[in-house]
Amino acid sequence: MWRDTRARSVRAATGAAPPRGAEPALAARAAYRLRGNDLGAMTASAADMYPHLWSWDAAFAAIGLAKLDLQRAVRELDTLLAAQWSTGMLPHIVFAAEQVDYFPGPERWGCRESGAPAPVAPPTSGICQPPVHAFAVQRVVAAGRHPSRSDRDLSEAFLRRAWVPMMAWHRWLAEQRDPEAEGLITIYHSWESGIDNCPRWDGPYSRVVVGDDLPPYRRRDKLNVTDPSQRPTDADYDRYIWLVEQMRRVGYADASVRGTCDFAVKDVFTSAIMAAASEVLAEVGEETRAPAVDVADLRAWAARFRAGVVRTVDTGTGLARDRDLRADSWISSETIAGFAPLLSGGLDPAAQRRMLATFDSPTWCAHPRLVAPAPPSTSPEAAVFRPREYARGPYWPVLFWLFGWAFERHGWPERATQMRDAGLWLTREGDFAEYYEPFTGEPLGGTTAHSLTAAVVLDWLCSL
Ligand code: 2M8
Repeated sequence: MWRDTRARSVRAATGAAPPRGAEPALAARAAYRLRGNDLGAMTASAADMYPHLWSWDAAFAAIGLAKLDLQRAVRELDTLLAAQWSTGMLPHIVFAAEQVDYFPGPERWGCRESGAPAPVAPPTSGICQPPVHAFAVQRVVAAGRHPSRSDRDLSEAFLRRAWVPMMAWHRWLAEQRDPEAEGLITIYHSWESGIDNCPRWDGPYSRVVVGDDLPPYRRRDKLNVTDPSQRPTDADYDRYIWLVEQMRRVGYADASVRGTCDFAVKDVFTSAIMAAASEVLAEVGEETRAPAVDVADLRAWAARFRAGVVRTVDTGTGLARDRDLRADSWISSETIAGFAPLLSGGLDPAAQRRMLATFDSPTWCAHPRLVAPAPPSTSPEAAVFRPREYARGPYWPVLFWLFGWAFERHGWPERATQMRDAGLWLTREGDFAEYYEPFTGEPLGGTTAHSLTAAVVLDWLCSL
């Protein structure tokens, strides 16, 4: 099933992850990468390209670091939580103290200047990212169960200060991003999905009309890539920055953003993460004797979002869909988001069998040209599939991690191993790219020092 087409490959294709003997070396390289991106109180997503803290990257960094250095993992989460808005939102970027060149930087977001409920310091962006943080909190709690007294103390003290902010974060998502109580999170920018230029956003973006008063800007993200077609297009970027402008002009106030932003989509993948993360946080709360009302709220949100995700499933394709609120229409796409219910559960047995059969089919993981039996960001059979373009086709190891995590939880260890082995195979030479060409395994994007990927590799390779 595995094919090895990389010229620089160091081993023959064997149909498996790197040999056991090579794993410690890969783990060491992943750890080295995370350390290399360490800015002190935060891990840059990639020192050369994303030189600040990104919200879901920080959670994954903490998941990886929890295996290495619990104190540092906790510090990562503390830094993000310290940047929480008074509304409860965890911002998608927390800017580093050093004035490193990144666009859009703090001035362009202009959160405090626009009257947003953002902290006085540090500067942040004005949107959010998927709520994977509960998974990291659970890892910190798990580490605290170990015999080391200092880890136990660290873990307990962390949870005492993190519980209230974590509840506020989930409550904000439930109340401000799903005021309709549909069990689906609304996003107002595709950056909020973490999967920025996924084809499922094409329809909503086609209706975003960039104002002729969009202040000029210069992209920085393309400076790192030799082939700019691996990044979103300039037309995409104009829309991304226009949405920032729209939100800035209303001071990032939740109700105003709801009413004015050109882009408003019920994101089924983020909703599935919300369901799973709320369930996990409820378990953490139960184990650590958090207030019963909090645990009850978390259970209720888990149930609401799980059901919301299941309701999006198209009986025709058997896959989940997003919903474009501005066009009042479903977004059917042949993207990885169609499998969102596999993260959150709740499908009836027949629907689940059908979804897994699609996942395993030649349209997806068993496509004959794929180098590994794992899901690319978009089906290779889709008309919009582009194997080298960011989220329009490449493999994203972080997405393998999410499915592997869910498969393990559902009691499907072989499937979890399949995701892990695919991720380890792609990264076996110690390149931690953001995404990979799915027919060759070539690392793509502007960096091979990406914290997201290094963190999930570390997690795969080190058991607590
Ligand atoms: C990418 O997103 C940023 C915008 O937030 C970008 O493309 O410039 C995505 O991979 C996102 O998932 C990730 O969190 C971020 C930082 O690694 O980079």
